[in-house]
This record gives sequence, C-alpha cells and structure tokens, in this order.
Amino acid sequence: MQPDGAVKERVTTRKEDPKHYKVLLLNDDYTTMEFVIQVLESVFQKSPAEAYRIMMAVHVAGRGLAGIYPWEVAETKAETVISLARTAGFPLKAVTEEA
Ligand code: TYC
Repeated sequence: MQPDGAVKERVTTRKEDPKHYKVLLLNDDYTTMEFVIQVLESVFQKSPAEAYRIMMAVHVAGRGLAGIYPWEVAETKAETVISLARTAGFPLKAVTEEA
C-alpha cells in the first residue's frame, strides 16, 4: 500500500523459464542394440557406458530418457534420431514430452 491508500501494482513481469522437453526413445523388436547405442553417443553425446545403460533401460522398460532440452533442440534431436534410423532401415522411434 502507498501512503495515500493506493495499491502499488507490480508492473514488471518475470519471464517464465523456457520450457524444457524430454526426448524419449521407444523400444521395438527390430532396431539393433548397437544402432541405439550409436545414436545415443552421436546425437545425445553420451559416453559408451551411459549409452549402453540407457539403451538397456529402454529395451527393458519400453521407453527411456535420452535427454532434456529446450523445445527446438529436443524436436531437432528427435527428428535426427528418426531420420538416421530410417536411413539405416530401422523402425526406432523418438518422441518429445514436456519435462
Ligand atoms: N529391443 C531391441 C533389440 O532387442 C533393442 C532396442 C533398444 C531397440 C532400445 C530400440 O529404443 C530401443 N534388438
């Protein structure tokens, strides 16, 4: 409250943090484990050990987290995964989801 009784409005608005998105890999029966590991290393910059761990987690659980990024980066990485997989003849799927 101001001394005259007026209510002071806050005119500055805090910028929302940019939303981040998960990139999830989905399991299937045809994509090779080796190809998934290669994708995790090349597209998501994972170490060989971490790539193996994530691949096995997807293989067992059906889907798993490859990384979390700002929207545009997440979309591009998911599209890159799908494009690499189609070129190699695999049905591997990647989806994005709000983190
Ligand atoms: N399930 C596949 C196999 O046994 C391996 C695989 C893992 C495929 C993760 C996709 O996102 C995936 N060859």
